Amino acid sequence: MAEFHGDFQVPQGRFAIVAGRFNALVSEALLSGCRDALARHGVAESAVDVAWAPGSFEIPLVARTLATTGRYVAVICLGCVIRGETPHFDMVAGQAAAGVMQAGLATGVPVIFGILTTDTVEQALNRAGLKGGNKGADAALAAIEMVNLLAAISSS
Ligand code: INI
Repeated sequence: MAEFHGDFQVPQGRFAIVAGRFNALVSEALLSGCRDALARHGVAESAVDVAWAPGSFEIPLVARTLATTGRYVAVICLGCVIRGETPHFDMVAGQAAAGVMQAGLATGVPVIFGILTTDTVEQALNRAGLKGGNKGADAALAAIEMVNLLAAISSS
């Protein structure tokens, strides 16, 4: 019987981050947490590229384009959709989530969902490092874990 785990050793290869400019204050905080977590796990700053999409709705296409280049071991998506600010919250949030999932399935590259969906700006900021946690950092860890998990499965 095999049991596979992804550990948090720094993997070989480059990481891409896609950030949404909409609600940029939150995205910047997520990006900062993400970069910090990657660096503290041993990923060189020079091994991380960042692309800015207009909003969360556009993130999946950018993520898929980055993943398709073959240059990255993982693509991390960061953004923020706030219910109070848009009547089409459900569409933007739902399509962003579905598109991020699809980018990973279509390319075989781990594409990580670090897009916050909240009711208020305050909730978003709290999850972007204003209080305890930073979902950008969580996304960085999920990326490292997924790269190592897929490598463990492939090499078995
Ligand atoms: N994009 C977001 O990332 N967050 C939001 O809260 C948001 N709101 O509120 O509308 C948002 N809209 C822009 C959308 O992602 C696209 O950029 C736009 O519709 C153009 O396609």
